[in-house]
Amino acid sequence: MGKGNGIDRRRLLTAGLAAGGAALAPRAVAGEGDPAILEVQDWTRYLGDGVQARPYGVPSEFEAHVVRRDVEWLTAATESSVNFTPIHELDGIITPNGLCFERHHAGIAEIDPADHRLMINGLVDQPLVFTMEDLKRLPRENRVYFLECAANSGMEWRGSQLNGAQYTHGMVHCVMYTGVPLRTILGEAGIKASGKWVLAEGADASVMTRSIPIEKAVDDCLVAFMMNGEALRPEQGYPLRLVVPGWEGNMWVKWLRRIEVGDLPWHQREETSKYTDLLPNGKARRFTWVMDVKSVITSPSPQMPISHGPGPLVISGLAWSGNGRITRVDVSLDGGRNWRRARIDGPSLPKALHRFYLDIDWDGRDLLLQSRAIDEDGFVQPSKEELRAVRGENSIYHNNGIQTWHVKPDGSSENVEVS
Ligand SMILES: Nc1nc2c(c(=O)[nH]1)N[C@H]1C(S)=C(S)[C@@H](COP(=O)(O)O)O[C@H]1N2
Ligand SMILES: [Mo]
Repeated sequence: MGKGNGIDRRRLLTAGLAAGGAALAPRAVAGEGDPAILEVQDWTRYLGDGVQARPYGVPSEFEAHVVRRDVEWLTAATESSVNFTPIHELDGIITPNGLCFERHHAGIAEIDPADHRLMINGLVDQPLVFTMEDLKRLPRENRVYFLECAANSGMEWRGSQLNGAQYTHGMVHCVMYTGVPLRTILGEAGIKASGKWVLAEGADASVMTRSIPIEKAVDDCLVAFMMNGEALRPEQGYPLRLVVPGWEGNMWVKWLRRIEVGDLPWHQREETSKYTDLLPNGKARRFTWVMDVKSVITSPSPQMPISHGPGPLVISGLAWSGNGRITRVDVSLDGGRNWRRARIDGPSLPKALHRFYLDIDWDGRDLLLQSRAIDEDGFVQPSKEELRAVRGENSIYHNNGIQTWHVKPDGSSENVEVS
């Protein structure tokens, strides 16, 4: 090909290597004994399905293993339970709608949007009730945010337990929401001067309720009806959910039916008996809203063994922070002794997942893989030891400690802790 289109291929290759790029992946010599090359494949011989064979598209049958999964022994019933996003199989920063983890306290409410209402009441000038149609006539916004359950990594507090990034870190998803700013809706009703808090209430059988300070409510909260360009999925709160960027998942009330304005927090079930953190001194932290800076290597990981042996290896992971953007991610191959700066690729949006990579030439030896994220407020993801020194061993929620995968010479990995 040479200089066909003004590009000197050899010079490009040398430049790549000189810049410290990983060596090129070994490839088989073209065609040598490979039936995938030498034989005419079935899909070349016959016509395929026509258009409309799948009016709503689904992934290839060869991707059937990329699904949400639960851990049966975690909960007594599936209606009050959780399943996990297969983060180890995904790339980029957007979670496909059908793979967003689910957390329900009383199952999925199946709601006809024609029968759904959003009530605004309490300390307002004019109590209001909106239909879905009313809401869709208000100016709307599109925003990409992560949602993390406060209990994500909660099973890992006292030591490594679950073998896979899906289970240790999969209570997170990141989608683009379309919705009306809560500020706009509250503005329609008029907040009284004494209004300092809002209570968000769900229409499901758990009637999920959480108190939110008014500053947050009028800052960046959205009343969303779309995710990734289509209507919310029933699992995610169809037809309406509250989006509370950067704050713990349980505040993102699904099947949202009411916002009450009040002068004090309500001290509801989900902010007293649950979603509090027992500290070493016997006191419990409450209203721990922000999801702290966190990251995890998604591949390689226990569910994503290295199948190709030594040589070029793409290490890939996710980082996020409820404070804003991720400014830096470091990766360690030796359990935190040495750190290398990873490459963040794709959009860097506040309170959204960030995708990072470290492209290495693997020598085939054991690795103790770790990632450590830093956010734009300067917060650094702590080690599990540092976290326990402050928070003790009795917490469940808000575990943002550094995760370690022990990668073995055979390419398999295991969830471990180093100290
Ligand atoms: N109405 C209602 N809203 C809810 C819940 C619920 O059970 N009912 N679960 C909460 C919790 S604990 C979390 S982590 C998120 C999970 O959102 P997802 O199912 O879209 O992942 O929804 C929150 N909103
Ligand atoms: Mo949650």
